[in-house]
Amino acid sequence: MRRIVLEPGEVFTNKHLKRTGAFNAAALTAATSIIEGVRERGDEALRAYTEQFDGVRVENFRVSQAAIAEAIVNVDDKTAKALRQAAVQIRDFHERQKQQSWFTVREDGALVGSKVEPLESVGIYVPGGRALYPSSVLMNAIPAAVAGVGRIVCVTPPTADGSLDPAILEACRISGVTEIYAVGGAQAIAALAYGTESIAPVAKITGPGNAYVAAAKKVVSGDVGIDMIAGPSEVCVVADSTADPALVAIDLMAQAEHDPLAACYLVTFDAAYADEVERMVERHLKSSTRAEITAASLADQGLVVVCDSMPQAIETVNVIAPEHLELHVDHAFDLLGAIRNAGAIFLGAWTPEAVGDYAAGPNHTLPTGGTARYASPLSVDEFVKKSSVIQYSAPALARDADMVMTIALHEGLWAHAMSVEMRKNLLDTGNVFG
Ligand code: HSO
Ligand code: ZN
Repeated sequence: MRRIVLEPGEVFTNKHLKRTGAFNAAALTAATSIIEGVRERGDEALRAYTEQFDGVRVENFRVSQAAIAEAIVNVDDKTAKALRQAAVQIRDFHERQKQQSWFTVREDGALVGSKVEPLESVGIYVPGGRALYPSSVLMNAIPAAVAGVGRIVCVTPPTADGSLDPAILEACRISGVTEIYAVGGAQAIAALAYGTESIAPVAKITGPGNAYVAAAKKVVSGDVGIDMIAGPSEVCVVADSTADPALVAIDLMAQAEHDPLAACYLVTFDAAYADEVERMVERHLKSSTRAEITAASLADQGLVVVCDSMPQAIETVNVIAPEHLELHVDHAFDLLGAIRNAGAIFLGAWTPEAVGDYAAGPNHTLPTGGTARYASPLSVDEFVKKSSVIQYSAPALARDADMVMTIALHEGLWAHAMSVEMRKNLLDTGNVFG
């Protein structure tokens, strides 16, 4: 891991980070042309792109109930049970996020409020390959189901024989997905956004994906809603001398093993302690089943920041704005108030990120790449929208008439002003023309 030793009082800056950002011109160009193809030629284009990119000819993208039932018997009981148990805790957490519609009535009788309504349909992208995660199905589909979304569509690339991963299908079943299609890549995003003969369009698309999927989401955004654009996964571990270096090392590795581009940051207070963590990484690597990815990530993206004080460490965290933050320190909860930027905060020695990835309940779809400066975890809010509601009484109209007419006339909008004045006339004289 690269290492920086901060001087007392020195402020950590973004230039120490290797983040490349979400803009990828080549992927945007490729995704745009694929999207145009799907818009023009529908299912026929989907078949051609699937053949080209996934190496398989799929005639019928919709995965039938029979195929799902047949596949999920292959999920071992223990895995199926763990997924169901995780789903319960994820559902409980997200139930608490549900917002109520609200209305308030002013003294003059005007009613104003906000009506919460679930989206009618959403599409959830589930990646294949290295990032084939049933847990991500739960994390996207459960908040949608809790929000009350009626149509929850899952798209995921087919394997070489055209089939789908049984655990993914089981996770879809557990979390309330209503349609599944064996199609991936930018072409799947295009189908969800604009529809084809076999896939009806959705109102919003969520879920992680590779650079082409991310680019496709950007391109279709505006025609449909999208969630955040996820970059490589990140963890920042703040470790004081009370933290067991073996645990700190394995927690860094738990992020590094996702992807050679995953970024792990260790913020600590002593170079000798950092050395010990790195020795532990070497030792754990010998047993890792993903040693190659893990080692590549730590070597290329890993960074140790040795700080002089806890306030300096906390400010370093706030500059990094990590997706995941682990506070392996004494009295971790006491630091919470000072943390301004982090996607999810894991407190104390007993809270490895993995419990948040799978089971604790909060969503594991989190802002990456420093976007925790302004963004929040995926939540039920992403799957609802609000309508404002206004109902005036005659006294309320009389009270606000002058204010509205004054501003309308200032803006040169005659009919705006008259729409109020005519009602005012009606009140004053019984005649709209006064
Ligand atoms: N840490 C990942 C989520 C995940 N971990 C899925 C395991 N499976 C991204 O935040
Ligand atoms: Zn993870």
